[in-house]
Amino acid sequence: MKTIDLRSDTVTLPSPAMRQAIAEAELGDDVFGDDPTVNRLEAMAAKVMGKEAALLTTSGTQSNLAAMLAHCQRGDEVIVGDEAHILHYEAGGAFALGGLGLRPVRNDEQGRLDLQEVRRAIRGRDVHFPPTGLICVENTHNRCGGSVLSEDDLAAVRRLADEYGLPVHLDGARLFNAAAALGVPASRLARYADSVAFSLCKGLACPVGSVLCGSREFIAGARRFRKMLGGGMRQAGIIAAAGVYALENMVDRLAEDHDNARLLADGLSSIPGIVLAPPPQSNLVFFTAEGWDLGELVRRLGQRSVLCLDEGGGRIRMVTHYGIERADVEEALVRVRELMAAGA
Ligand code: TLP
Repeated sequence: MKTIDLRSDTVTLPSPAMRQAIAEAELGDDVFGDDPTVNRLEAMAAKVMGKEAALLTTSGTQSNLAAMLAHCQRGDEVIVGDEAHILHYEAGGAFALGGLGLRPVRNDEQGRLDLQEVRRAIRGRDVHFPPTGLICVENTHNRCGGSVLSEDDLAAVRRLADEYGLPVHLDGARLFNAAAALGVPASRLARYADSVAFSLCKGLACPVGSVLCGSREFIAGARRFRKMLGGGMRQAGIIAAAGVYALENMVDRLAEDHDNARLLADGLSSIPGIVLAPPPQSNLVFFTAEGWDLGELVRRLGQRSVLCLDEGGGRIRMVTHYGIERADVEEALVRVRELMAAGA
């Protein structure tokens, strides 16, 4: 039985053409600034995001942490959404390694920050207070259902940050998905943030990596923190070649993943007992199943070679991505329907 792996878009494998690009990559020692393929990727990424400079990192987690360290001083507070990936899934690096406090404010179901709460969370100048150093936003928003923040949503955060002279970092691990959903270039979304991190290893189907973009000065600072975090990668053109290929060839196909997510969501919602929570806006599909222990449902689907994740909080997540075709979605739906019909 074919395995249909819907756990994450991180499971994507490089295509034959991407492997070819990796095999043929020109290499050098990137810690000396000598890897031509890394330099090419960083220049392309900066251009695509409309920023001065860019930095290849090992992962989205490393990009976000290097960004927080470069924007802030030890002891500062970083405002994040209470559903932010930075808060939930990055192993507490901001506190543990950065000496930074994470100050959560409410995310609405659309993944937007509650701006009243942000305003209240920004600290005044007082010897008692940890200074506020940064505001972080996320687009698409993972735990808010892969929701897409609009330009207006991002502009509103920018205006508020400007009132207080604060920088904004955009965790855009799936920013190209947001751009595809809105039908705008990614730079239109990135321009409301001082720095933006986007993933290579998710929908763009590269084996490894993330790129952090921002001003020349900011990237110079982040480069030192990347080194400190163990991210100086020598002949990293092996990784960057996949990124160059992906920026040229993998961005335009993301709309297919969104179509497949809608197909999946429509099919799931027609199965008795399944309730979508909420309908997908990009490539992430969340749902619950009434009368089921969700961990058990995920395990039983795994026995039928449909892989997905129990997200906790009463939700299962399925993700569409490169390598999942329309026919795979249809087949997954058949297997889910059969299992649900057999009962808990
Ligand atoms: N998200 C992964 C898991 O960590 C949950 C996934 O499968 O969705 N920002 C956002 C919004 C992310 O969704 C992720 C990865 C990251 C950052 C971190 O990227 P990596 O995994 O490259 O460190």
